[in-house]
Amino acid sequence: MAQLRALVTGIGGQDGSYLAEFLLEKGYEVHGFGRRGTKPIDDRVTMHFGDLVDPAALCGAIAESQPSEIYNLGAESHVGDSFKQPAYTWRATAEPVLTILEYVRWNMPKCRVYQASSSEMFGVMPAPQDEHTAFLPQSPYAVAKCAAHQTVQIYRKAYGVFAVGGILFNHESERRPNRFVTRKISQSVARIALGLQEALVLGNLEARRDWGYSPDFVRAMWLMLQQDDPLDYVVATGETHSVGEFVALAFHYVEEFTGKRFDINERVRVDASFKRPAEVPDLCGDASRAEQKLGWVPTVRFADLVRRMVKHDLGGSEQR
Ligand code: F7E
Repeated sequence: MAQLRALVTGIGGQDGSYLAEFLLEKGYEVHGFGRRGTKPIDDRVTMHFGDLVDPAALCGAIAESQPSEIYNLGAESHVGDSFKQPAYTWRATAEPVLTILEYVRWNMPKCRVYQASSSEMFGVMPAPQDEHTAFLPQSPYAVAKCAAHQTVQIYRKAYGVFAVGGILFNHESERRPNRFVTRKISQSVARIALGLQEALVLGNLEARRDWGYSPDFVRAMWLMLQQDDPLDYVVATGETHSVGEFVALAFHYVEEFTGKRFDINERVRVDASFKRPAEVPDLCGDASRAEQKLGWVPTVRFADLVRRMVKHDLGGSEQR
């Protein structure tokens, strides 16, 4: 049998790194698409340099790599930043999906496509959310993700392309950049414990999210492309917690690991500059379909995730 070949956009990000490792382990030849300077996690990854907003570069990467599976993980993925650069967010998040699907439909109709859809698409719809929940996006990022997701559905229906949207709820890890709240918290509490930082300054502490572990979630991506039929899936832990709860648990683990106790009221401040013009209040996914059809269940849940991230940032690595 010919070797399986995957092209991963956004290979330099958290999910791209875990997915590349996962696919290499499975025996895939892995190709990555990313801006020049992108360093893949493993030397065995063949890089194709280009920007997602450049359709010619993207088509070139697909043509060169001739993948049997494409994982489109690249995007302008910071929700807050998407308010500041909405046009770029649209171009980098919605348009590449159309480019990929058009290329695949005309040139390589057997190639399977995974699109990184997002729980942000649900916006202000009440929790729990599943594959039947309507979308009510609250940011330029979420609007672009909705367009991408619905484009996937159209290409599947109209042209029979094997394309799926994995509606992933928040997923974090020791590799998460600190512009996202979980890593900002775990790094800050560790720095406070080590005497390197005075306070943790955040925006909305009330927002609730369903936080899972990135390595679990990339496994679900792969499973979606191994099915007989293409279908969209919610991927989530089914637990929701507020940003404030994440902070409190992070300080709890700091105490457990270092013996140092901090007064949260003294160490945590709220600054309006970290708040968003429109917010998503409460996300909690129902991943029953993924469990039933893919046999997927998360192995790392909220408390374990917080513990791992804090431990890592205190210097005791537990990274996979
Ligand atoms: O914010 C609040 C913020 O930036 C989580 C992306 O991967 O998951 C992620 O999007 C919550 C929000 O992630 C700060 O307002 C408070 O309510 O970590 P985040 P996100 O916006 O949920 C989804 C599924 C994606 O698809 C996205 O690509 O935390 N929050 N204070 C803060 N957030 C940040 N970043 N920084 C703060 O200081």
